[in-house]
Amino acid sequence: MVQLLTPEGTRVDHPEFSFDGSNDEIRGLYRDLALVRRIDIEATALQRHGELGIWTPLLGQEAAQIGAGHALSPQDIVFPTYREHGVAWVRGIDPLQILSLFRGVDYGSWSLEGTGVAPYCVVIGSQTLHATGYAMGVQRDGLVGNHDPGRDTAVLAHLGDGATSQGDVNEAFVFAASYQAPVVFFVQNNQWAISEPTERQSRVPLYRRADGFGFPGIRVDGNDVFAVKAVTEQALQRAREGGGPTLIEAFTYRMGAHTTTDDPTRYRASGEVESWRARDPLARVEAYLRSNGIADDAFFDAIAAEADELGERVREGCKSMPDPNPLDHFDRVFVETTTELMEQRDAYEAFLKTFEEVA
Ligand SMILES: Cc1ncc(C[n+]2csc(CCOP(=O)(O)OP(=O)(O)O)c2C)c(N)n1
Repeated sequence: MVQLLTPEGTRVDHPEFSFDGSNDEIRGLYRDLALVRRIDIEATALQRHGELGIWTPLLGQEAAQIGAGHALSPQDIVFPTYREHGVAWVRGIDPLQILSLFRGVDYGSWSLEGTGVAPYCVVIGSQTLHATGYAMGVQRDGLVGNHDPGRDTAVLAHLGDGATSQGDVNEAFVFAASYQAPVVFFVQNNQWAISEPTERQSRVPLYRRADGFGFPGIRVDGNDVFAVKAVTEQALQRAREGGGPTLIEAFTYRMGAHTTTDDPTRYRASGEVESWRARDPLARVEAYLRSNGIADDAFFDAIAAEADELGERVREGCKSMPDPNPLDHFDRVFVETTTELMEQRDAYEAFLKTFEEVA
């Protein structure tokens, strides 16, 4: 497993990978880690207050996402799951645009054009097919292997450990390998697919599955933002140069619930959660910054104040959004609706009315 920064905040060498970021860049990475953690905490609380229908926490996975986000070149394209709030943040998507989705008042308010981020995808693994298809298009547009750093393009496909068991994902792997498509499959192995542990899904470490498809696989410490950035940068560069796909397994842990509808205490032991708490992705960067005199209390206080401000903006912004109308969803299925769908709509409307009577 590639690691460049230990949980204690000490840098370690690796024969193949290095992180050469300036002190400014490292402070910037810490800022992003801290701010996305804050967005996540606020969104989880907003769901508990009834302001969001559901939320998918990223707690514990900040380094995997901020590291991957910072490895991208501006022209690269991202295909996220439903948990990539950190990558979206790096790409400049306003957190309120994400929250509006989870409130049910929006169907994806950012455009791929301008952000380079495709819509969130809840259908497990399906985005790996979209990403592979997009990468094949990029290839056909001649945007690969020109040795032009401002133009050559790679595609980053996010997925979870559970998604690797999905047929769609295996088909995406076959096509990506056959066509040497410029796509990097970035698996956040957060150890759990809801209540299903990774070891029940795979007899081999996930990164080794790439062998069978004929492209390289690599495992990186997903809680080490330096290592994630270095490994992802190299894989994306390889893709842009025409070297084909790579599978990255970012070994991390989902510290929170799968979604706010889940209770993880029913299927995992508290000792496991505690052992991962000691590998917190933010704590190690903070320890590194402090012990090397790169950041002091004033820096961390300023980040905390910025997080407070952002938290307030997220809370107020979310509360001022309109209430969702669940019946709207029926209007967005077909351009010309069907009798069957209208019957379902009417039945649902009647069902919703039963709550009004109870109230
Ligand atoms: C095709 C499909 N099957 C089942 C589901 C229900 N489902 C939602 S999340 C999930 C588990 C996904 O686990 P993993 O890929 O490890 O990602 P994580 O949520 O842990 O990030 C499942 C089975 C779904 N959304 N789509």
